[in-house]
Amino acid sequence: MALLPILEFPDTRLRTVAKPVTVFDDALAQLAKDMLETMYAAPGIGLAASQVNHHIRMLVLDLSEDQSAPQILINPQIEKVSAETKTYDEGCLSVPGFYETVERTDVIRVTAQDLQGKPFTLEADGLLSVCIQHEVDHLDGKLFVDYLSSLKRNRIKTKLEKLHRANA
Ligand code: GNR
Ligand code: NI
Repeated sequence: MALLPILEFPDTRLRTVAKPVTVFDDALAQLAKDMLETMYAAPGIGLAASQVNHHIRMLVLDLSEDQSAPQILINPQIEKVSAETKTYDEGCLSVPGFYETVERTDVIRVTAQDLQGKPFTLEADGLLSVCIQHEVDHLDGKLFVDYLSSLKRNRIKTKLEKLHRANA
């Protein structure tokens, strides 16, 4: 088991488009375990492999209060079910300390594979839907700050760069 360092905005490695997973082996299962441990320790409700500098299409999440419902989604594909959108105050472990309102599709259907490569489908609304869309954005090199005005995004960028300099 290992805690993995989380990349932070504006690190350009977060802009990498992740590659599909083709090999479902023990190393993949170990990375999923380490990602869950890293997410719980942070603490967060989701984590994309991109955030720990592994540019493959895998994400983990757990919306339970007591770490009782870990989920692993590999090669996730999102289909919009509702045309309706909802807003949510989003945060991100790669943008620590900042929360902003983001508008996303309310209901989605997600097809993904498990650690054995077996496909499954789930329908999501509410926070689960927000979280999956936020994580799949990471796999596409996107961050929630991309939905904000450039003024807000640049303010966040400047503040985080200053913090990173102070911590260096
Ligand atoms: O822990 C997290 N909380 C959260 C809250 C609102 C919307 C999205 C999220 S995901 C975030 C963890 C994270 O950065 N995942 O990529
Ligand atoms: Ni995030």
